[in-house]
Amino acid sequence: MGGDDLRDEGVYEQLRRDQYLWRRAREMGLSRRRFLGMLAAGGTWAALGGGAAGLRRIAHAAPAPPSPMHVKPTPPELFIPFGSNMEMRWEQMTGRGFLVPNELFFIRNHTPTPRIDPAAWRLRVEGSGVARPLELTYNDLLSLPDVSVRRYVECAGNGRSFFEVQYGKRASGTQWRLGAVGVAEWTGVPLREILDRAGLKRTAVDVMPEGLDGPIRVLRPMSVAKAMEPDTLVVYAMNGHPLPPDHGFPARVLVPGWIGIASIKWVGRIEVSETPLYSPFNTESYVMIGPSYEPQGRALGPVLSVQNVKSALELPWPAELRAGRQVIRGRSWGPHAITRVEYSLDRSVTWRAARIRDASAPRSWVRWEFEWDARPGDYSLRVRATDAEGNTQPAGVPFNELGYLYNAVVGHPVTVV
Ligand SMILES: Nc1nc2c(c(=O)[nH]1)N[C@H]1C(S)=C(S)[C@@H](COP(=O)(O)O)O[C@H]1N2
Ligand SMILES: [Mo]
Repeated sequence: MGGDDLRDEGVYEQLRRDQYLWRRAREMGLSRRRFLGMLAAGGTWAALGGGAAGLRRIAHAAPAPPSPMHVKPTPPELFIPFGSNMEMRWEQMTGRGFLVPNELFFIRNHTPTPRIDPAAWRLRVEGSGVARPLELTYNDLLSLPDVSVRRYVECAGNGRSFFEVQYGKRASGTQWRLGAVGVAEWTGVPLREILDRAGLKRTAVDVMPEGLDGPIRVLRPMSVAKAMEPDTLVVYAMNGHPLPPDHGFPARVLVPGWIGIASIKWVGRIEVSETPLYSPFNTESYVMIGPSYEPQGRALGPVLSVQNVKSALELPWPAELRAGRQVIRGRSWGPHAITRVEYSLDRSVTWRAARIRDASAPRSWVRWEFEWDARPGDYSLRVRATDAEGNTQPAGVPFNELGYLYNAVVGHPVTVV
């Protein structure tokens, strides 16, 4: 590969990716020859069994106009556009595998996607909470011990539009339905490996990753306890591919079970502190503001961290179905394992159990299904999930101005013809 021009970003990324896949292949005991043969045959991650189960190429009806906000195509068949944010269309998950393909994963950007040169990128770990501040290059990061986990990322505002449905009053922010969530297989280095190398002090309390997306500085602290959990990672691959630019290339933080803003993309710096840290993202936004909430210290309201239980149907909104026997599918997710999923065809009068199709795991989702002999008419299909801690989706949730954590049962409009 000596003739490749590494200043060309495409060549560089491809090379990095091949090296990365080769490393995985070697770990699985494949010979280099066999590995190169697989690459030549067009097989990459799927052939290595690396978690691409169920991925298939998405056929685009028409080439999408390039968005100045994003790098990947965001055609209207796949996404509901909200400026710099893109909501996944849930009907696109019908019959798919466990993971959301990178092409279909929702995007939540406070700024247009920045393009970062991995050769110039550095991750600095510094602050009063570490004894040996350090700086990692992209290669350093890739050579540290890695793990792969299947976890969801979900925006704190997912479901926000239903505040208006419930209260007739709009919460401010992107009017998502339920598509600001996705499960991927994330590969990266446990943050605790990095903090240990930086000489984490016993007196450290907060860890704050910061993004490289100017002009807005996007940064938000988490507790040292959360930072040290084995699945809190600095991630460089998503579903077996280098992290796409829109999802944080070259590296992002993954904070499973917490609201999406904790999972800082394009991370360039991690501050570790012996005193509590604050940013606009844990004082002014991503806090609960409203009649049922009081300010807390410097924050305008209770500070959000852990997500809650939610469900969505893999159907268009609204959906039109043919009368007759059919299988209705969807998914439920939350910070704890989902143990029960029920559905109601009669506006919450009677509930029946849906069939859960996956082994439940915390900070992930399960697919489920039920059979329906649908008669013509208008319906509001409802689903509610319960987790291992006994949390169930409620009938309604108190209003908050910024529209976070709406997890009440939602009526999905369906017309059967
Ligand atoms: N640097 C940076 N990190 C960020 C954001 C951002 O705008 N800048 N958005 C956050 C929010 S609000 C969410 S919900 C998730 C979305 O991740 P995704 O775009 O990969 O789906 O990224 C988080 N990390
Ligand atoms: Mo978010």
